[in-house]
This record gives sequence, C-alpha cells and structure tokens, in this order.
Amino acid sequence: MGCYVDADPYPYPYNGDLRPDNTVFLVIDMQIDFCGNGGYVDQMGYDLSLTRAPIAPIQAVLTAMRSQGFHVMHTREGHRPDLSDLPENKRWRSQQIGAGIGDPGPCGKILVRGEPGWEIIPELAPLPGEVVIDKPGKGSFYATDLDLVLKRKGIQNILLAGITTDVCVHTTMRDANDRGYECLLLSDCTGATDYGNYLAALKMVKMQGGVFGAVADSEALLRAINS
Ligand code: C5J
Repeated sequence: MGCYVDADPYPYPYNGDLRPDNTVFLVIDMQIDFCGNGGYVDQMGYDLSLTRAPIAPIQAVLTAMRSQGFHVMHTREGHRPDLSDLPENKRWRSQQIGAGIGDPGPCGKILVRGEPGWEIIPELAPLPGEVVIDKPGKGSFYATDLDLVLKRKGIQNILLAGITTDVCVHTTMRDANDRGYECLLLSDCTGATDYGNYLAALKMVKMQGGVFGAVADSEALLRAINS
C-alpha cells in the first residue's frame, strides 16, 4: 500500500516507501544571516518577512519528524574565519551590494563560521545528535560530507526546507536529484528574497513530470505521516 504525500506533480515518493529510517528532513541555512535583523540578507536590503515566513511551518514539521523518529539534518552556509574557502568573485559580488562576506556587520563578520550571524536561529536550533553540515557554497553537497552521511544512514528520501528557495534550496535539490535521492520540496517551509523567484522555483521543480522531484505543503506531509 505504501505511504504517499499528496504532492504535485505526483504522489510522493514515487514508490510509496516513506519511512522514518529512510527519510531525512533537511533544513537549509535557517541562520541569522539569512533571516535575522542585521544579517547578510538584511544588509542587502531584502524583505526579511519573506525569509522568516517558513519559520513556523518548519517548527511544526520538526516537531512531527522528531516525535516519529525521522532523521533531521541542518545546514549552515559560511566561510572559514581566514576566508581561505571564499572565492574572490563571491566576495567581490557581495561587496557590490553592500554586504561584503567577511566584513564586519551588526551580527559580526558576514557569513563567517563562529560569528553570531552564522548561527542557526534559536527557534530552529538543532537538537543534540542531529547532523549539521557546514558548507562554503550554495549547494549542500559541494565540499561537504553530506552524501557520505546520507548513504551511511540509508537515506533515500529528502524532504527539503529552508532558505532561499531559488538559491541554496534549489541547488541542493538539483544535486540531490542527480544523485538519485527522491526529493520533496515543502512549499510553506521555504522562502526566497523575492516572491516571484519563490514561485518560479516551485514551478521549475514540477516541470517534465517532476524534473527535480515534487512539491507539497507541510499539511500534506503531516497528513501522510499521521495516517
Ligand atoms: C544565498 C542561501 N541566497 N542560503 N544563500 O545566498 O540561499
């Protein structure tokens, strides 16, 4: 019979094999730098209400996932304090928009590991034992051990949440899909710095019969795992 989420463009996962031990809830970059006052996104002048919108839905899903024994993992984007892993062009571009990565700001040095702005927001703090992946890029697989950890744990399904939909979440989803993971993007558990980009990013997933996986809201996921 299987367990399926009412998702678009197909009931997720494709094979109905959705279980706590083969599924991870992956929360991407819910850091102060992306959704807190004085952080990187705020310094760039974007609307924080867009990147904060997913906080409450993610909290609800975290509670359900943790209570049912699903895997939960988190990522953080950030660079070494000596900036040796920061590409020069990434730094230059961030300076052009007034939020230079590595420069001091109200939340410490922007997107630098160990600084206050780099921390995951307290509302979504990882619990002891939950894997946290530190990544220097937009994708969660590049220059990290995420794939190794997922393989060791026998993960087949990745439920994606976090920010931003069109950048780190999409890059991660595309890469995960190429690696054979079955991906579901939770529409109310993600946000972008531009609402049009958010909508476009959701739409892109659903092309070609689900070119990168499927999309559902958190209610649909909770219905499926509670039934
Ligand atoms: C960005 C991210 N947008 N977490 N990072 O620079 O999506």
